[in-house]
Amino acid sequence: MGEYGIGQSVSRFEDPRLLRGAGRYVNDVSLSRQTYAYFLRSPHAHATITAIDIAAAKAAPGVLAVLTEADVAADKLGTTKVALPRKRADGSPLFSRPHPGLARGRVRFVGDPVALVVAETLAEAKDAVDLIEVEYEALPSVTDTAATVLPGAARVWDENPDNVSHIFETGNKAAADAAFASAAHIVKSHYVISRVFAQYMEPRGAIGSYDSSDERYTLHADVQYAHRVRDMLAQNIFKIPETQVRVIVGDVGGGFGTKGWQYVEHRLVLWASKKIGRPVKWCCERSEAMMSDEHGRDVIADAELALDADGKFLGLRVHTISNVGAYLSSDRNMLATFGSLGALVGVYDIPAAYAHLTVAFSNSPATAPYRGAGRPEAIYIIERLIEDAARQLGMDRIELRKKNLIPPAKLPYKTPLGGLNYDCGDFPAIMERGLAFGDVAGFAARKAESEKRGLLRGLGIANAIERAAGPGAEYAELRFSTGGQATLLMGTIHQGQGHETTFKQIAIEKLGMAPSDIRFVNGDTDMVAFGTGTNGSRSTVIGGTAVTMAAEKIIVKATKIAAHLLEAAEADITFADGKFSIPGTDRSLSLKEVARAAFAPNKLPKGMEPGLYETGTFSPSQDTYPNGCHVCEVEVDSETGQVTIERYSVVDDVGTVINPKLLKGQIHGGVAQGLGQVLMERVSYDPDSGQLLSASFMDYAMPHAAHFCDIAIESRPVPTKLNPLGAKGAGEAGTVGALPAAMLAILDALAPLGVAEFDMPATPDRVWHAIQAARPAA
Ligand code: MCN
Repeated sequence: MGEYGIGQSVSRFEDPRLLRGAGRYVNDVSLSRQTYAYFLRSPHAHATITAIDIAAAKAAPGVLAVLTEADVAADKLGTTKVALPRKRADGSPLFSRPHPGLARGRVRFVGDPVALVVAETLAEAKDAVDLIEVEYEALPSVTDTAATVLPGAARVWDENPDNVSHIFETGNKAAADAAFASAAHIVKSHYVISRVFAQYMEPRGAIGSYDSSDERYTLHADVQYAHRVRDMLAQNIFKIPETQVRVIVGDVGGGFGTKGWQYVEHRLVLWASKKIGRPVKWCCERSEAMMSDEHGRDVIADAELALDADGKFLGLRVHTISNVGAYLSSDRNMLATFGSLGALVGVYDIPAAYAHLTVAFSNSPATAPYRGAGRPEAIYIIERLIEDAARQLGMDRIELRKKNLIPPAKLPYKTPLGGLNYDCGDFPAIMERGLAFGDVAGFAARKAESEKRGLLRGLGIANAIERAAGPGAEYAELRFSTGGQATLLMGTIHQGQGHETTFKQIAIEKLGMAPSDIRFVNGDTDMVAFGTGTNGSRSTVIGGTAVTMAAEKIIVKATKIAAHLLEAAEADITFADGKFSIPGTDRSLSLKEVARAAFAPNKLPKGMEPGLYETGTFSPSQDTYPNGCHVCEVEVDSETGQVTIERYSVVDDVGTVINPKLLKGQIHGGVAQGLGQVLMERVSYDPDSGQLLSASFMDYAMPHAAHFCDIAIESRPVPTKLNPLGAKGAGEAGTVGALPAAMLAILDALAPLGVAEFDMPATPDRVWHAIQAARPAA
């Protein structure tokens, strides 16, 4: 595999540049004659706009434009659309309303954009925003998920009285009902998976530039999907050919699923640029991001598990309500809602299952995929339900899990919830190794030791599985230059995952080149022919396979050239470690030499087209299924409610590991995001006024390094046959297991005090109150 090939813990090629501060993020981009945009956003959760007076703002120093929904409508800017054919309970089509760009007559959440000011400087734009007079008539609002569907709840849309956009069902209800009818035990619970926000290091930004000479829009933005943003702008918003839009994505300081393709700011800066004839730059501020970006999760679930007398699972029924915020702009806002359903059975053999999803509106920003996009929610629900079952029925939680794991012999396994086909894996072996790696056997002694110090200790074990790298094409191109170096162009977009390193490793494995001979490019729709982008832990599997395909095509052509130059038959040429050779002789040519020759027509076989550039476009037949066993131990101080993560370990199966060091970083980061949600993070709204209570880091608690312990990670790969690399997706795996593992550890610690039900976040005051509430019962 060589020093830089697949399986090596290569240090990231991109890091020297990033660590020296030489990264190029949106805010680093400045265009000639650039102007600055600032948004006026709604201070109300729900209100009618009765009047807007922009006269004073327009006359303010430095102001170039003050734009409202009237301008959007006059210029007939389009909107995104929902395409999925979902239905409401009565069979009528789904109810959706895309965001119009700037609020139309009503504001529907705190932060809803109302007007856009463009000025010579940011300070002038901000000052002018303060001069816009808006008269609002406040309306009742609803933000709490459970409250959205209660009779009498405030209506987010007048024409949609029950706030339900649509419902979605999967599985076999009759079979599940029959399983419950025959069950010896039924365990029921209600779980709340709170609303959180990705909190990337780099808040979003967008610079729009319109070139009237070739009637082209160029957008610089930190998005996960350059080509999809381009296509959306061209097809939905401006209704022009995609060739008239260019999207450039530089370095991205975190995306986590939330830097999507439909944000209104992208279209508005381009539109404003055309109007004023100069580039328009908008960079979001932290508090603005918290109120206007898409949020994640926000699901409540009523779940029930049917078991026979021996503890074998017979059936699962789950009803969830997903809060999608005020606007449903596209299928993207729905991905996490139904994405949670398929994996509800986890790694367990449950013969009959049925899930019912209600998608509800509220006066809040849209929700959308956030690391895991529904899968952490699903595994949280099934693992908590199993734990509740073990506790209520007096069964051993480890034995109960083991008894119900899907055995390898049953793979491939189609889950009863439809659409999922676990192709490979060894769930019992992963769990067994997970228990040993987490030293579960030593837990009792550690618990006794904690107790000596007056602390409660809890153990959480969660088996995670997720669908990753689902169908959808991805693109790679290897473009050699006349000097024999190559440029690797990718349709995916890195946001911190280390794609340059990962994809170079795959190319190096195939082509045996030196890393310095490969230049990496992503994120420019004019340079890269096609791309779907980065989400759903798809880049390594799908993009990496596309690199493999392109490299194999390079070898095919280069072998022909090498044979011609070495005056040998093609069949006599072998290619290894970057060299074409004739075995048994000392005659060989490096790929670099062959690449140079490829551009010299006189050195090529007769009739061959000069040049050496090949593409690969891969579309997998189905998802991969990374899985793992997470073991977490916490200490809880019952006097203060303080929770400390004491031990955390993961044994994962992500198939072939391309880069063990980067993979560990991914699992580590994913676990940290899961722990953050369980311990402290939460977007919260005042239930009466709908005001955002967590609009800054003073109120939205982010975990620090000190909140974690070391996270031990071990890989036990079962390579998949679904792609030539044998790889499964990995970027979200850590989060999927962390949510349940951490919460189960906390509940285990609190169980002796009689706390049976508890929802995230486990902040000290909430834990303390749960302990106080349980005390009389205990
Ligand atoms: N990897 C590996 N072997 C595998 C699979 C992955 O070595 N079999 C390593 C590779 O180094 C690869 C990385 O893990 O570059 C992530 O690979 P992959 O699972 O393909 O995920 P993507 O590259 O498609 O990234 C998306 C995924 C998602 S969906 C979220 S959300 C997320 C995540 O990645 N957002 C991130 N990780 C993030 N990490 C950072 N720093 N920033 C984000 O915004």
